[in-house]
Amino acid sequence: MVGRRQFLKKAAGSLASLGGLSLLQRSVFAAATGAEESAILDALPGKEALIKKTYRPPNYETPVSYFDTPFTPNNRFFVRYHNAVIPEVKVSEWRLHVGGDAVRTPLELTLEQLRKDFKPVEIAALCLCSGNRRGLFQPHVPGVQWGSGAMGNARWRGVLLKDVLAGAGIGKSAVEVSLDGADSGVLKTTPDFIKSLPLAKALDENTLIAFEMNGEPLPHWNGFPARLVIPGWTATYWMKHLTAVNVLSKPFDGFWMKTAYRIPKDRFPSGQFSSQETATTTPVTEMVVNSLITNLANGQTLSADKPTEIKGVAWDGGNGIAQMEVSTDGGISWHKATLKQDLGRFSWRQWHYVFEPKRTGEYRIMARATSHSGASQPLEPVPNPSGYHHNAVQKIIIQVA
Ligand SMILES: Nc1nc2c(c(=O)[nH]1)N[C@H]1C(S)=C(S)[C@@H](COP(=O)(O)O)O[C@H]1N2
Ligand SMILES: [Mo]
Repeated sequence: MVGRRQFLKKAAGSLASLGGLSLLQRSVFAAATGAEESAILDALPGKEALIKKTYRPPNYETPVSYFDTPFTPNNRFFVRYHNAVIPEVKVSEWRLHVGGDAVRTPLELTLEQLRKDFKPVEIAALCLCSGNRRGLFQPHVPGVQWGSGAMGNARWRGVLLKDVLAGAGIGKSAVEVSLDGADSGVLKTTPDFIKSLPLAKALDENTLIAFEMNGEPLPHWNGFPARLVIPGWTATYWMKHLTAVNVLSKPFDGFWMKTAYRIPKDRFPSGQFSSQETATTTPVTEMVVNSLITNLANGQTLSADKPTEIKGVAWDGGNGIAQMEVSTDGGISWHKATLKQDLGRFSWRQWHYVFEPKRTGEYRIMARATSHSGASQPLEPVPNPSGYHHNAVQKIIIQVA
């Protein structure tokens, strides 16, 4: 555990090498205060310095101040792994296996075949860890203590999973499609990270096997050479270093479906994954409506002499953002923010609001998104044992002097 002072020293040290971006420092500080434990800037090979949560397996979040562009640059994109053995995949050796007990003709595809034999598609989509902001839950819940940076927005290019599955042929008994990647645990007893999708989601017109991100091949840490992209659903299903897709006639019962990534049915919308539901829990699926202020941090002082632009991003599971509101008086009054360009319903939406303080002193800044379905953010996060779907309205206290 690194105390705040020690952390600030470390962060300041890394920042010196970054050219001393003070806003970055503030946002790292904000993440640290939220996530309470070590928030140290550290660069994985090929990445810029990100906020290190754990090294083995690598879990690194993006400083919030980096969320100021429509798409998150690949070298600033967060990294999340469950297991520590992550091979550097060679394209010449890589194959995608399409099989399972409910497939007609098992296939083995090279990257070249994937690229050449199927229609290319590109989609803008937010990749968001189900546990983003887990570190902000009170009381504390176990798991990686993420701040607000376990997310990133990108343009994903690849081919539709449904086209690849059509090539293999889906049997009548199919209910789910499981996904496996090249990474594995250090010990034989560690459950391999395997996820499954309901057949309908696997066949969805937006579900893709992506091999490019923002016009470049996927970075190693984000799933080279190919990963699943399930726009609108949290990133736990976005299998990296994809090696196998199996069409199954029975619900997949591995640890990462049966035990992990579940939420109480009575507290969140359910019904999207009926083959995996129990009487009380359901797998976490669609993202909930949410937003983030990206250019302010707690304790910051703004100048009374000039207007300040408050900026941020907002998103949901695919309905799209209808309205963004900002309060500067702790939620007593709300003002409409301006939504920037619509990059597609699965992308986040940038917004901004011009704040013109009329007096000096303390201000309580809040931001609230409403989706086209009418859903809006709650004032407090919905408690759940694993700390998923934290979408409470953010509160940032600043000073005007
Ligand atoms: N192979 C593999 N894919 C994976 C994971 C993993 O541990 N191994 N984690 C998933 C989870 S929970 C998240 S949040 C995203 C993170 O994607 P990123 O590391 O590209 O940011 O990857 C998903 N795909
Ligand atoms: Mo995740």
